[in-house]
Amino acid sequence: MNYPSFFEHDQRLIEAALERLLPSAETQPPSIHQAMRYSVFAGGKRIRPMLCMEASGIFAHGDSSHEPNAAIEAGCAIEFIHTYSLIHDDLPALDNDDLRRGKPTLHKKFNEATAILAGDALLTLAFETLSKIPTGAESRVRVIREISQAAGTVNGMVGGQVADIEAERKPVNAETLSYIHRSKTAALIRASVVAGSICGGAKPEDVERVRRFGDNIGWAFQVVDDILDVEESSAALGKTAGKDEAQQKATYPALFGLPKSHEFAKELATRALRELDCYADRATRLRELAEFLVLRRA
Ligand code: GRG
Repeated sequence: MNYPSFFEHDQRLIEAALERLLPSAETQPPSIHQAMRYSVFAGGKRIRPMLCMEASGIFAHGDSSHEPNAAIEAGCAIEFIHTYSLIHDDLPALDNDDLRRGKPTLHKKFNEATAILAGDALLTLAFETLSKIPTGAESRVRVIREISQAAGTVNGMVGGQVADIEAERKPVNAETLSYIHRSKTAALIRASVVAGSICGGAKPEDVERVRRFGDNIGWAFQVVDDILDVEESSAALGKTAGKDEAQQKATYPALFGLPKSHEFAKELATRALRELDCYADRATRLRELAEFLVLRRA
C-alpha cells in the first residue's frame, strides 16, 4: 500500500499516547485490561486519530498556544470508540466473526462476556480521556458533544448500525444506503476531523468546511470498504471477505455494481478534497491521507 510519508511518524505518536492512556495489563482486574489492550493493539491503521491530528495541524500550525496533545488525545478517544464498535460488531449476536485484523476476534481469544465488557470499558474510557484533553473548557465540551453525537443513535454510529442490521435481506434504495453509510461509518470519521479542527483553534466557518470534508471522505471510505469486501481476499483484509454478499447486506456494489461504486467513491473523494482547496499547502497532509483512504486495498 502507498502510505503517506508521515504515516509511520503519526502512528508512533498515536501508539505512545494509546499506551499512556490505557490502564496497564496488571491493573486490577487484569483480565479486562488485557482484553482492552489486545483489541486496541491488534494492528489498526489509526486512521481516525491521524485525521484528528492532521486536521488540527491545518489551523494550529505555528501557533504555540495550541497544544498538539489535545488532538492526539481526542483522536485516541475516537480510536477507543472505534475499537469498541469493532469488538461488539464481531460478537455472535451481531456479525459473528472469528477474524479481525488477521487475528482471532476478542470473544474468540477471551470469551463473550469479556468482549462485551471490554467494549463497554473502551467507550467509557473514551469519555474519561476527552474530559481531560488539554484545551480550553469550551472547546473540550464542543469536542465531547461532537464525538458523542457521532457515536450515538441520531445520524450516528449506533443508529447506522441498527439501520444496517434492519436492511439485511431486504431491498434498499439509495437514500437508505446513504443514511446507513453516513451514520455507521462517516459520522465517526467526520467527528475525527471536526474534533481536530476545534483542538487546533479553527474558526466556525472552517469547522463547517472541515465537517463537509469529513462527511464526504467518511462516506467514500465506507463505499471503498464495500468494494474491498468484494474484490479482496480474507488474507488481504485480515477479516472474512465476501460477508456482505453472504449476509445480503445493503452495499454500493450490491445496489449499483462495482464500476459505478468505484466512480461514486471517486466523486465523493473529489467533493471532499475540494473543501480543502482554500488551505493550499497547509492541508497537504490531510489531502494525502484522504487520497490514501480511498486508494487503500485493506
Ligand atoms: C456495534 C455499536 C456498534 C457499531 C458497529 C462501525 C460499526 C458499527 C461496525 C464495524 C464494522 C464495519 C463495517 C465498520 C465500518 C467502518 C469500517 C470500515 C471499519 C474499519 O475501519 P479501519 O479500516 O479499521 O479504520 P482498522 O482495523 O484499521 O482500525
